[in-house]
Amino acid sequence: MNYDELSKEVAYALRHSPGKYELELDANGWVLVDQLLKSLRKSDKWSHIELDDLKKMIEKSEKKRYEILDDKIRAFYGHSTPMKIQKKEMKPPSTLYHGTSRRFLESIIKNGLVPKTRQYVHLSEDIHTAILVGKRRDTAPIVLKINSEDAYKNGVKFYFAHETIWLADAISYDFISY
Ligand code: HQG
Repeated sequence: MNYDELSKEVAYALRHSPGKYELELDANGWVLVDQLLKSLRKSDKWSHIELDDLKKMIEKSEKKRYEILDDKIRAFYGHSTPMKIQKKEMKPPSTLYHGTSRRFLESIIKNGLVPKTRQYVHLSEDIHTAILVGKRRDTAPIVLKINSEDAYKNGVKFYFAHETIWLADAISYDFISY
């Protein structure tokens, strides 16, 4: 089984278009694993998929994108569905990082970091992750340093996603440097 491919399809179902899979995310993004499996099995590619395959997909991935708890599964971050997934608001580490393309810099300086098509701005605790995120769109990405301590003190809300990934609402460039 191609777990990368499976992960991409699951991302589509759990982050972006649950309706297309006849799924409805609850307020925290959970769906029943059985419903996801049933829906995936409708396509020839995943017609024999089992819970174990989802578990292996999570295990084998370098990034922890999904979580299975009891009979439910959810994506930790990345959502673009119209109904905002509720995340746990938390005090962030004093510094966070965001990797992005050189071509976005001018607009970010002017408008700050905004969630674009997703529900939240995505940030990481370490520079290495930020570089990897930025490299998805630019061979020589820039890494922005977020003064999250000041942003938090000034009312910007931060949410913990998982491991090194943090989420936030829009962040003004006053709290950003690079
Ligand atoms: C940019 C992947 C212009 C922002 C990754 C980013 C991450 C602006 C892009 C996760 C802007 C949005 C999220 C502004 C922000 N003007 N551009 N004012 N404000 N941007 O994909 O953070 O592998 O929605 O810099 O690894 O790149 O799928 O967000 O470049 O963890 O698990 O607008 O998705 O995770 O792009 O990536 P995205 P992201 P997975």
